[in-house]
Amino acid sequence: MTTVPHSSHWGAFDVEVSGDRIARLIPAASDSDPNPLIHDLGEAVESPVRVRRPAVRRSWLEAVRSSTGTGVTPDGSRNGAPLDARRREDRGREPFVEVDWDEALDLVAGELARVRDRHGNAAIFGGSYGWSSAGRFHHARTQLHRFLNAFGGHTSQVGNYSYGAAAFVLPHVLGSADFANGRLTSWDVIAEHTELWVMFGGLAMKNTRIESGGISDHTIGGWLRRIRANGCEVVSISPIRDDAPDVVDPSWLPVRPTTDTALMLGLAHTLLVEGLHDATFLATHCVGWERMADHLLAAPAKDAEWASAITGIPAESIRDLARRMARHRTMISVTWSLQRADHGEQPYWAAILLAAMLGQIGLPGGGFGFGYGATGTMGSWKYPFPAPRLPTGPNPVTAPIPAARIADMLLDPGGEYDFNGSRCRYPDTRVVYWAGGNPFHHHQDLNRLRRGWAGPEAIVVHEPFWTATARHADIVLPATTTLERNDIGAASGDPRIIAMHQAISPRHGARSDYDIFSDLAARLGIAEEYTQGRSEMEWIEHLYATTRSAAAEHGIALPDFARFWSDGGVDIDPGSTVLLEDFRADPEAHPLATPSGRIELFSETVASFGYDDCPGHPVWIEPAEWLGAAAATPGSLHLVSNQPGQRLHSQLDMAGTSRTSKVSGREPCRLNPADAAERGIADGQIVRVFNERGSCLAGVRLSEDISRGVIQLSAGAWYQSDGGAAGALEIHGNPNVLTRDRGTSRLTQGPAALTALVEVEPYDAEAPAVTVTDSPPPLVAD
Ligand SMILES: Nc1nc2c(c(=O)[nH]1)N[C@H]1C(S)=C(S)[C@@H](COP(=O)(O)OP(=O)(O)OC[C@H]3O[C@@H](n4cnc5c(=O)[nH]c(N)nc54)[C@H](O)[C@@H]3O)O[C@H]1N2
Ligand SMILES: Nc1nc2c(c(=O)[nH]1)N[C@H]1C(S)=C(S)[C@@H](COP(=O)(O)OP(=O)(O)OC[C@H]3O[C@@H](n4cnc5c(=O)[nH]c(N)nc54)[C@H](O)[C@@H]3O)O[C@H]1N2
Ligand SMILES: [Mo]
Repeated sequence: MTTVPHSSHWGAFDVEVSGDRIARLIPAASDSDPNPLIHDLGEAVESPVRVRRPAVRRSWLEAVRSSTGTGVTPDGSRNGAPLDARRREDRGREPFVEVDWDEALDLVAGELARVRDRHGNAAIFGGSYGWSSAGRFHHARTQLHRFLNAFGGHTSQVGNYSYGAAAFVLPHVLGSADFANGRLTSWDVIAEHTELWVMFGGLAMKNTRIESGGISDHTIGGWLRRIRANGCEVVSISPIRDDAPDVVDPSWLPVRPTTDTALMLGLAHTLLVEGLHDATFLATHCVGWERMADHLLAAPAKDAEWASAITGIPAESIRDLARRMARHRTMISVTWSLQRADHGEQPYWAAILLAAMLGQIGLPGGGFGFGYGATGTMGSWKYPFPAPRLPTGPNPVTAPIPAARIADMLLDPGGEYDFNGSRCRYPDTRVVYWAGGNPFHHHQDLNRLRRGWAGPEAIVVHEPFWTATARHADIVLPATTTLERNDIGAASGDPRIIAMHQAISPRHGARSDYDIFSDLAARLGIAEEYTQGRSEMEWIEHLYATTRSAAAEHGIALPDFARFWSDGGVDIDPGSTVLLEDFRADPEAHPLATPSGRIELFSETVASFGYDDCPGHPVWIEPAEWLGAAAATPGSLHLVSNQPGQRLHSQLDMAGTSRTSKVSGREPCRLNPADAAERGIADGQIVRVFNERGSCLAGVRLSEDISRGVIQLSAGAWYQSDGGAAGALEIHGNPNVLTRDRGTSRLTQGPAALTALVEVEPYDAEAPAVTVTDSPPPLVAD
């Protein structure tokens, strides 16, 4: 029996290994509140849905083999197969042929070379959005970017699905997107100073269980206990009661989904008309206050009654909350989920307005914060040097698409769109290359994505598992899981850099993404650029050395690599932050990176773009779908497809915790008992959830924690659909067959998964069995 340290998005742990098998995973000694999901990793590694050998979709392989002899020359001089023979619309419905590594790599190298030579590098889509695994060297998406950049570049993705709207509006308002990604007042300061915490979207504990890059200590539960012990009062504004943890004894204001902007404007109006706003702070630290005040007062006045009619929250509660916010040291937090909706910029901009009116920005425990608790280190102090990270090199193709516009790109080659003040054009995509992500989990309106997915000539996926994305590819290359290789794990808000020792040998025929790309690079003549002659361990040592010297520049001494590796990691002493303290103290000496150097309550830049869906200051604009819309038929429910507690996105859906959470074999959906009764739906029953975009089955859990008019169906159940046409039935409970695939606005083009109305009915027919998490697709021998 040997024991080695390792880490994952779910937490750090030690692995007991016996005879090349995982005997036990033990939470790291550093973790005060370990995540039980780590125990699913051992099961996942041995799962029957591991990709065992390189596999090629049958008709694609037949077409390529029958085109011009065998083999593909690395210089791409040979044309590809007759394209129609590849039956691109059959992706996801055909068996795969297992081939050996050499043939698979020849095919991939041949397609890349052919497409680059005929169509240019922009025709290769390598955005490959996705979480991959925690180790920073073997981070699959970063490896792919490094490889494709060395190959002359690729069309990439900017922004993300997490805070895609915030990432592009906050630079206009506050001067940096970092305000959405962990630039926050730290927990210790909140615990000591905050008297009232108004949480828009709550602070769901389920979301704090994970961290991209790994997490050595889950601290948020402990902080919340201290916050409560200090007498801080918590108000949670959310359609779901249990978004706010019981430990802080929250009061709950159920809000109609995606109407928070109206609530914020209603609170702002109350502050204004009751003279509770800080006119000095607004004059010295902000621009545009007068215009905002005019907007609040202009007909229709954005008063509490106006906000109440939109949000469903009583006007008296709105006025009372505004007064309490002005009386106390108040933290206004907004989850990322609020901006993952039509006009998702607005609740962020309006929250900044509200905080500016209270005048507590830059004071300990006051002001605003975006994304507290979205992941396990959000709100933790961040060390001042970059965490280890594999450099990708520059991408010579400089026209990325906004992350969530993938289906638009595939469906509309050459099409034009607006984005953040620019007029952009989609490339003509010939190859899609994905490593470390699952678009058939993460994208909205999957039936639409599937139509676009039939466009490219070749789709290559690296995966450890037969996810829906792998099943919809032409060439699938089996990747190792994190436990099968050495790595280095870190997130700059977590105080430990972790030595991730390989625990077991690669299962079946799997290889690391690095080894796969190294062999492809050799075939394509870019081995030196890609590998720089380093082995896995040499890279890990190199990344550590880079971090160590960056830390030294900040006076932080880290041990040498040998010591780091044998100790299993190194700890960094945490510090403390008050957000915008310097700016508050002296806005001239510490200006924001906005055009005015101040908080832009009105942005001339945004106004100059002339976008009707995002004018120059925060406004309430009716979303395309919401409960107050005329289009909402009486039976409609608002779909909240939030993050799943029992897994990370689609990862580990095939393992114990997620499997046991299923209801009648489907993803659980939660409904208010009164809404269920009106539809004749009982607890435990299978229902069909549907709208004009698609339909899926789900298993019902009734709960008073869900507001009337809302259905919660978390994202991440592995997609299993009987056809893929609009109207096709997805049988497992993947909400993304129902969500809407339109950008948040022309300014930010973020994903808007939370803008979706659905109907729900009992499903009385015999429900087909879910098989995607149990068995691979049909595989035929070569
Ligand atoms: N409706 C709805 N949809 C959403 C959201 C929502 O709130 N509602 N949230 C969105 C958000 S915020 C996000 S971030 C996305 C997440 O979407 P993704 O990040 O795409 O989801 P994951 O399931 O984490 O996909 C990671 C994939 O990488 C694979 N993988 C892991 N390790 C390795 C490796 O070493 N090599 C290779 N090659 N592959 C590996 C895993 O098996 C998994 O299939 O989903 C988005 N989608
Ligand atoms: N266990 C687990 N944790 C995760 C993830 C995971 O997959 N699993 N994913 C991680 C990732 S990539 C991300 S980006 C973060 C995402 O972090 P968030 O975006 O904050 O997470 P969500 O769970 O989508 O949303 C949080 C809550 O917001 C509420 N909400 C939804 N719409 C509205 C609204 O209109 N108004 C109000 N007031 N509330 C609303 C919902 O009730 C929901 O439960 O989570 C991370 N944490
Ligand atoms: Mo995310």
